Amino acid sequence: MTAPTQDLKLFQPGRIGDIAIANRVVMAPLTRSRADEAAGDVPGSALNVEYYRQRSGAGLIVSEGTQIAPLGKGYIATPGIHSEAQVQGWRRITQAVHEAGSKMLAQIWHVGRVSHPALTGGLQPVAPSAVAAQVLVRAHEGKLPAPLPHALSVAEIADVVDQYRRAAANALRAGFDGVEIHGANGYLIDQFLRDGANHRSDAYGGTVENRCRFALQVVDAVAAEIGAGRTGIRLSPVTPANDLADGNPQAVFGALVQALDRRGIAFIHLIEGATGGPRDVPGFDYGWARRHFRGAYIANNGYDRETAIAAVASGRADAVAFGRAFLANPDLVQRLKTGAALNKPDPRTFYSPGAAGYTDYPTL
Ligand code: 8OZ
Repeated sequence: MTAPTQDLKLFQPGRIGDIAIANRVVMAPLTRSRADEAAGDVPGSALNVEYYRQRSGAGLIVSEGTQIAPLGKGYIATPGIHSEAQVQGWRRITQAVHEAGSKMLAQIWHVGRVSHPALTGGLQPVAPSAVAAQVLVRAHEGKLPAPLPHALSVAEIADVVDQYRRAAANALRAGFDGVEIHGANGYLIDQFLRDGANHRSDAYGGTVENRCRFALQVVDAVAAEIGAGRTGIRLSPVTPANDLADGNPQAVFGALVQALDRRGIAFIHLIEGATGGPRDVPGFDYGWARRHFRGAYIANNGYDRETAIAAVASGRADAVAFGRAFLANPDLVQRLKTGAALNKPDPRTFYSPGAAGYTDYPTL
């Protein structure tokens, strides 16, 4: 027998670092490919504003992945946060979310090798090592194999770290409450962390400590810019997404979680299992991560009403992030409170332009 709704911790206010939240239901980052590409990957259309405003019942919204530079882009019409027009566009969104009583983080993103010159203005994608991802990248020209990336030099790595720092500064100027660093799903930071893509023999590769170096330099640069209390990171220790794997996820992500704990950042956001797929993938102990990190633990992947309520009530997580459920249910928190049925997400409209499958899902 669960407690009356008003007593359930999932629906009670809390804090994530410096950020006060009205409840512990988080809207997970969701790529929707509806930025204005012709204008330079600019978000903030009336439709984009409406989409996020509709979902402001979440205690915290994490933006869709937002590239820190043109080379950080790997999908059609994803927004950026490196130009002034992008910052002004995001301002319209964060303002609407704040007026509706929620908080919002920018998810800052660099795709690394999961891209193609057709999406980067002709630039060759970059990665820790010159090892191609065996994935197809969707460009306007069609589905294209991810090419061999350029292995970043040490000087170029420093430039990318600085792009993350500038993106974080831009995020605060755009009115975000903080930043989630995208360290998951086989993109650039994850490519440094896991040995499937990192074959370096310098200070950024080989040992666990070396493979964590880039992630921690990004975290340190972002935290120095906007404060550790507004900085968090999303990780996916065992996901096979984007053709990435590691020989010993517990070793590398365990060391990383301990290093993040020492830095006092606001949160870690863990994709438990395969992104959008099975949770029971071996290789990492999420309870261990929760116990070894003193900031907030945001749990994600395949939660429903009962498992989310239980995770927060038991203290196994401070908050639970919902992706596809939020996509299809703008009033998800209300539905979780009442136990109402959920709309089903329609994959045909995940990345299509316009309102269909974006702002037209029904509310209760
Ligand atoms: C689905 C489609 C495009 C991008 C991720 C940013 O996997 C993504 C993404 C997911 O984190």
